[in-house]
Amino acid sequence: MSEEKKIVKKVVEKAEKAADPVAATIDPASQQMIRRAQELNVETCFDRAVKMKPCNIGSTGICCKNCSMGPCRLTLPKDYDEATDHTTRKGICGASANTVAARNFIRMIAGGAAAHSDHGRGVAEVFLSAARKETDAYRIKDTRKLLEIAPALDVPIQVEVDGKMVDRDIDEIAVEVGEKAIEEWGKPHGEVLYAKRAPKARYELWKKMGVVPRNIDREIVEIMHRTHIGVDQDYKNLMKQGTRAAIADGWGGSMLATDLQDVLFGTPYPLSSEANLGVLREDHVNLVIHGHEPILSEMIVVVAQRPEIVEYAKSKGAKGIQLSGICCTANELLQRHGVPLCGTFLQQELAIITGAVDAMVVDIQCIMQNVANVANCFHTKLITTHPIARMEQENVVHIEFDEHHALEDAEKIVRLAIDNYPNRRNEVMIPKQKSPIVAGFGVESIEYHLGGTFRGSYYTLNDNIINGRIRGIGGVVGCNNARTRHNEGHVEIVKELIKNDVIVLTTGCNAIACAMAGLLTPESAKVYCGPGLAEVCETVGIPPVLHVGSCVDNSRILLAAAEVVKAGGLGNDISDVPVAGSAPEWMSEKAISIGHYFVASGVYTVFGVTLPVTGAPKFQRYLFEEFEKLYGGMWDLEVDPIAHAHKMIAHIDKKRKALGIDKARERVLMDMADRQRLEA
Ligand code: SF4
Ligand code: MSK
Repeated sequence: MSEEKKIVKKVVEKAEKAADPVAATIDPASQQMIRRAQELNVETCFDRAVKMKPCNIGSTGICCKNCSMGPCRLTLPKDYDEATDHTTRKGICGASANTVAARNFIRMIAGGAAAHSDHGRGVAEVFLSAARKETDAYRIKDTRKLLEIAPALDVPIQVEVDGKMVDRDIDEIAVEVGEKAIEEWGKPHGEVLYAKRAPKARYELWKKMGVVPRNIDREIVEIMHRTHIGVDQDYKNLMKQGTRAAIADGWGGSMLATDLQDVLFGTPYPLSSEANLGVLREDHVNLVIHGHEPILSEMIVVVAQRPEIVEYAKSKGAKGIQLSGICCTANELLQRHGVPLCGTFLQQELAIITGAVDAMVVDIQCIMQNVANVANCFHTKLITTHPIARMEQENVVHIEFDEHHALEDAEKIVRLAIDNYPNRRNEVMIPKQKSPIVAGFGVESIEYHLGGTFRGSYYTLNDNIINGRIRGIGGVVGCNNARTRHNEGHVEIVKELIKNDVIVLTTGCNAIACAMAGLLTPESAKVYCGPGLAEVCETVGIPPVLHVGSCVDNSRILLAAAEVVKAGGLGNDISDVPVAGSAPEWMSEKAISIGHYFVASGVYTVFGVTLPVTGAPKFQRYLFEEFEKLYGGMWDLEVDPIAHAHKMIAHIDKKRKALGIDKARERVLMDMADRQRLEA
């Protein structure tokens, strides 16, 4: 080949292997940064997704590597026949495609439940040291919430003295709550106490099905045992354990993480902030916090506000310190302090490409190893902080965080960022895009806004669902995935839902995507909602999409659903309520665990992109159809965003019909039409 041809070939190959920014993301700020990265020859996940195609066997759930006789690839025959289910399709040990797919699926549940629950355990340990006053940095902040959760952990809040009930000492309650909470991970007897926070009918169904978790760790360990070669080889029995572990996550580890964080750092209430890469400030020290645990980042917020630290930043030539966040640490700090959102999971490399990030501090989960390589091309200091989450690259600084010297560790990190401000070596290019948002909703604030003080419950929300102004509730959550256009599924699905009067509760990266798209403001109701939902949002002054927190805070959606049941008029169980779940761009094992605890709680749940079950159609049918008969909730997969939203709406309508409230909705629509005619 001539030299010239070789050069042409190289250029073509390079172009083919680089992402097209517009095809990669709907967000103009991200498109600008992908372009800049390519100009600077810095590779990002968007380029890697173009270069490396997914394996068709693994992605459909039918590759087993649980022993060294494999990996066994149980390819789906082109002439797949439902009647025979091709039982000759086997691994070396004879494992069927259903067994392999079910084992893989529940191992994902185990991975996700372990991640959430280990996060929860970390919070519980800090909580207990705070309750025992072993640390100055943390204090019990929200005593009202402490008193609310104590009874659910069998901790009495009153004692009998001389025949009268008197309030117990709050410090004593806090210590006992901490001790009881920690026991939930490994107690030898009984069951996870929070399971009883589900509606009575749901708890009884779980009891009947034998899926009430015993303790959090045990259910995860048992998955690893059962999926070892030669143990559980019945996909239905495997899913039973997957269900028990998912409940241990949603109604156990995740719910405890949320509650204890609220008690330690304060229960979120609505506040305003901004979202997208445009929150970075050229003339400030930019410290980006990324990961999931708020334990360290809460301390960073405290330290960064100290006058002497701000003065120190000024002494280095900066006008101040700008904190912002990526992924769920961002959501945690947003909902309690209004710290702005810098971006979603897929924007972590792009934030550094602005050249403006002086330090990125990471804790656990969803941190791409490549952020270290990108940081190496800029002046950015990448700081790992958690003993279980380190990186091999030499440019990574590790400052191990310990709750016993939390403020000192946080100060070290903030000073490192400040010291690095004068070292910026690339031209700073911060996209201008940022959107105003209102975030910080939760079970309590929804009750306040949509319940009213008179009833003190979800009465008004239920009333609006019954009269049809609100058609139903959508829980739309989850990640970004480089295999699909960044944020497109998230935003299109949510817009379609609110257009059809479905109020949306959101967490995780979906919440950040909605924030960037301007859907988290009360004003967006007028622009995007159907008439019924718009009227409710305008009356009470809330956005049609309620940001309820981080990934572990999906437990808030479960509790909100339980409150809806409690308020009455919409059935006896979550499976009766017009509600549907969705993860349009999921990618993590945590998303599978979340999806499955939604399903096990009675919620129809649709995922986008792909699901690792499609290579085993019989197992898939079990999850997509038969599960509804068992638990009232089931899985579904829909890649097209509009069809995805309409599947959710169809389910919501099915539930409305079963409750006999479908007619009420028609009446409201006629009222609206009449009103429009009158106005015309
Ligand atoms: Fe193959 Fe069975 Fe080993 Fe899996 S457990 S890799 S199916 S032999
Ligand atoms: S951060 S788990 S990418 S939502 Fe919670 Fe986003 Fe998914 Fe991580």
